Amino acid sequence: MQKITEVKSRLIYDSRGSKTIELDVITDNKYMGRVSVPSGASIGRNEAINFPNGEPEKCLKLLNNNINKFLGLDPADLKCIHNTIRNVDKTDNYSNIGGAVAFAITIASMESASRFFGVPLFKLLTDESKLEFPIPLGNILGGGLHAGNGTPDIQEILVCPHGAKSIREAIEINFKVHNELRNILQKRNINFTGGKSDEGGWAPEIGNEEALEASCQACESSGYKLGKDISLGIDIAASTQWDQKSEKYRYKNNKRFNQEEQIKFVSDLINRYKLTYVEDAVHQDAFGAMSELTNEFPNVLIAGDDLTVTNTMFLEKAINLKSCNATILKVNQAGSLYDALKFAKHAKKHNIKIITSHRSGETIDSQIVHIGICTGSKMLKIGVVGGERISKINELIRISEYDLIHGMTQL
Ligand code: 2PG
Ligand code: MG
Repeated sequence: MQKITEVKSRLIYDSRGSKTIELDVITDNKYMGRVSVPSGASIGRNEAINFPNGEPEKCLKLLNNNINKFLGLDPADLKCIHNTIRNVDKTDNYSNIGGAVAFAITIASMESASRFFGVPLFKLLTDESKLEFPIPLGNILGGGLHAGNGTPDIQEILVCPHGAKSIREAIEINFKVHNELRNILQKRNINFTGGKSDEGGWAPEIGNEEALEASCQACESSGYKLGKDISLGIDIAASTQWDQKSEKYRYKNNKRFNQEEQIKFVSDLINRYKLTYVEDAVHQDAFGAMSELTNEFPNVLIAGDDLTVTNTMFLEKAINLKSCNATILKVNQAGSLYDALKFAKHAKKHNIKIITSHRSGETIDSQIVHIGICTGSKMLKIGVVGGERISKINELIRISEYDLIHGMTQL
């Protein structure tokens, strides 16, 4: 058995220039797993607390005060690492030590173990031999909390290259449509500067429907047929528009929608733009409204993100109420990798499709690609361009060299 001999951590910065942590787990003095932690802008109320009180320094202090508890442990024993962090924290949502520490120490331990065994991380995390590639979803246009004033309320418009025959083709389709969309936006508005959202999608001053129309146009003028080769998806991140006091969704054009009007708004978008993927169509507590959409659109992936927060308890509620047929998986919403893998198992058992996702504030780490593959995710939300996004896309290319993977998954 190998042993953890050292755990080192430090403050570094993410793609928004915000402080985050990086943690090294070193085993038998030579095998190192290094992980840094992403963070969200549109954060679900029930997510694990990444940094309690927004203070990463305190998380590191608490970790360092408890470091001896991790020394001597087997890094490949994920459950043991998880239990050890749980014993230090003792809250449900990691509000003492921070979900970021749980995230980093569990993934870094497994990464160091994968180096020791000489196998890629995804292989160490699953016994499944028939693995498929998730479809990489490309964020081509951003709004909401990921972009500035005047951009759409819809947080993300995503390309889903479901007709691609290989991972490389899928990635290249995403690049092509992303590029073409810039040309289209520039033609529509000569003042468009090429500004981007946090995740690298274009951030034009434009309304929701105009943004979707431009995106459809970009798909078609790139030579693809909507619905056949590719399709569009959206993340509305509707909790960011929901105003609890008035019980209305507030839009930038001064429109106000009640729950029923919001469902109609989303249904119209699905029909008009042939969407195959819709994430957080309604706010995070609206399990009933989500069921209406799931029932109405059985062939569209109706996904929970802030609704399910990578938490088995909320997923169970969504399953019982038939609120979604798909769910986002973000390890740092759950806290530890062990929590997230348990969530994925539960989703799979109930035929809820998994979309493993990055955060809007990212680092150049790429372990989520391995996590997306080992969990049998249908799709991977990892962006299109930008260093912290391309690092994940390039890892996907590297993994495509393994013959264990059998083609692309089908929607
Ligand atoms: C989302 C994510 C990632 P954030 O809402 O799905 O795209 O955004 O990390 O800001 O929560
Ligand atoms: Mg989301």
